[in-house]
Amino acid sequence: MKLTPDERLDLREVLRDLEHYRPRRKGWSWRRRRPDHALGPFVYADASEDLTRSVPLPAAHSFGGIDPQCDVVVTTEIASGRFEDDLRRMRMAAWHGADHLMVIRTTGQSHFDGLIEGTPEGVGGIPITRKQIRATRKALDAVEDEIGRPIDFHSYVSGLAGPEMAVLFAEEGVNGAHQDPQYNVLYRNINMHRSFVEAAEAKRVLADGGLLQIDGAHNANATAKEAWKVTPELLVQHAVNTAFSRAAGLPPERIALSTVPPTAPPAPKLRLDLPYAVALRRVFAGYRFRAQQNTRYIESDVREATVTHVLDTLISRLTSADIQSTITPDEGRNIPWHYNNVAGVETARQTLMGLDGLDQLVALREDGPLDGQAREIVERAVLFLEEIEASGGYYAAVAEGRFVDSGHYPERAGDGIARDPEGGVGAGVVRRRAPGYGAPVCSHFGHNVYAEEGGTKPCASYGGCTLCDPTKIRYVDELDTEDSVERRLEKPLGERAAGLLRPEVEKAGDGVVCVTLFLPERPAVARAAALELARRMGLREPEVIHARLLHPAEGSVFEVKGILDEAVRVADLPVAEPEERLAHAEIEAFVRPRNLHVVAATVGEDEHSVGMQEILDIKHGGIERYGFRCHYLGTSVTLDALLDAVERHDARVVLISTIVTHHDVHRENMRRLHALAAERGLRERLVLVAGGTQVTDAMAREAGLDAGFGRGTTGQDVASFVVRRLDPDRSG
Ligand code: Z98
Repeated sequence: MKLTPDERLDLREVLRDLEHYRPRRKGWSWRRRRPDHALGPFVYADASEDLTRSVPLPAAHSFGGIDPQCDVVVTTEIASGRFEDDLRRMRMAAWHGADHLMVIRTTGQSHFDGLIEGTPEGVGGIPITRKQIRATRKALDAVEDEIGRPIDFHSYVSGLAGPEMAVLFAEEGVNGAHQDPQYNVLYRNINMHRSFVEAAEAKRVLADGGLLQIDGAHNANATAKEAWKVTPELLVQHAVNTAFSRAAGLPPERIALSTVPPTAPPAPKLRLDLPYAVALRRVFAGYRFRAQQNTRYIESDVREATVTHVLDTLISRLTSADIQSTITPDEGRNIPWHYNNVAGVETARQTLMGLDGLDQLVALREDGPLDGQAREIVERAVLFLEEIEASGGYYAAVAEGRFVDSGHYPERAGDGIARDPEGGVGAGVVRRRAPGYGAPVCSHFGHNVYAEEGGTKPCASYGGCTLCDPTKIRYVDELDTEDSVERRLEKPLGERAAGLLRPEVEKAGDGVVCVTLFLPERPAVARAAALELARRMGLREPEVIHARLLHPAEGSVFEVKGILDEAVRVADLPVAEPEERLAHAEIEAFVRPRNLHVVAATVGEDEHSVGMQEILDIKHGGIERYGFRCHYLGTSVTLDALLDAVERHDARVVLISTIVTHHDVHRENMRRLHALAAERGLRERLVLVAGGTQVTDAMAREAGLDAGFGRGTTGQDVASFVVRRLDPDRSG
């Protein structure tokens, strides 16, 4: 399967012959570092290999369109509920710099005692089935080729079916997984004996399959009332899972500790979070660090969440991170929307590249409070571990509710999560293995009658297991004819085939849109008005997803989402395809022999000059380079003065810049330029062009000018237009 940038992902192609698709690569991949990487005008200290295709950050066009990639893996969590929609999100995220794509499982999957098949739809995530995983890996293999970088695919090995899931992941080329038995016990109330027995088996499979393991300690911050107080417990949770993972055979370089800066502004964030980050990296040197962003205090304000993410990422750079995970900034208000996946990834990479080389510029002070605070967290953690030992071990400590409370150890707030060692989901099902027990796959923890003998694998005794001989894998397609991908695709693909297009954010063609309204009233009235106005805009099921008070009496701003149940016919749209630029040499060949004069100015009462200089100035790649004779009159120039200059120089081209838009003055200036030129008998021979951040081509033409250029225009664009207009051969 091959992807081309100008074509949408063909889901039918992904599903074709899936039964025979095999992952072409297994195990985890890190980015390839490029120290002192020169790119455009800059040299980066902390960069990795460039992508062959990507969408650069918006301002990159001012720097030659470069797209530096940071040295750490960047994660985004994808959770639409339908894998077929997830695939398109993943492709978009990969183009924006994500190379670790985590699919969230559907709510409640932890309590399924086995694997499911087919492609049922999930809630807030997808059910993990072979078909969904295989389709995803196949699509990601194609995306890897498209962008030129390996993509690590990741999900969770937890719940009641941990080992089954681990085997499935190893078979299908999943590259990373969360695995932490404490997560089962504390946050999913699964029996502790079963959780740890299964974890040993699952970890062994992850170890042999080359997967990277991420632990679950971050969940303690997410559930604590006062997350910054549980930092000693976080170290304890990391220690328990790390020691257990090592014992099950995972090497340290494939154990990633999941760490989150625990607090959020307006708390004094760095003062609380940095000592914890330092303590963790000191104690667990030699392991990998997966820094996740804080969700504990996330509200519905995307801006606030973004600032928290930037500060979290600063902490990653001040300490270290091998993986920078991102959370969508809209996590506090709805199931993550695809463009917010991209926003999260962009926040991380913008911050990481902006902080490039930070460790060469600043060092953490060893003589300040940091060192002592970090040491104190470690001391408290050690005391906690000693207490666990003294109380009879981990199970006893959990039974006594010593984990996840708001107390700063050894303080206890009496709100720990207590679990009965003989209780929870799946209690009483752990059996001692019979002496003749034979493991179904080679990767196995503990006793197995099929032993490894003289260099042959254990499964040689029965002719190979599914991990060694993939032809033995049983692929089950759909089980449910209604809740299946084929069925779900009927409507969106049918509409696409009929040439119809709908907006979407959560699922294909869902029609969900978001509008922003400010209402000058007290909050309760303003909210009611926002919803009513959204209804009048034709939005079904309008819902305020964010309200921000600007002033108790002066008003509030609202983001309202709703369903716009409209489809447009693509063929009927007045699509303005951008005209191809002419080549530099072609423009110059026309312009240079003709002695063409251009008069240019910022008109009206407008003092902005940068945009126009960019278009004219040879140093900025402006039109002077082609041999145009440019007469720049400056800023706040009257239209009469402009046309006087046209007459004086016998100019053929007029470029006006108009940035200020108050009272529509930009449109007015365009209209008046056209009228005045006509009055003075000059209009016929002139090419009149307007430019400015709010100017569009349609607006300029409507005002009587020949063309308008907006944000991002280059001299080459303007020159191409002028040449086409002046050259009778081209204008035909
Ligand atoms: C993250 N934002 O880690 P269910 N095991 C562990 C987990 O942390 C999780 C699961 C299993 C988080 C994602 N974490 C949430 C250690 C979930 C998933 O039962 O399917 O929800 O378990 O990036």
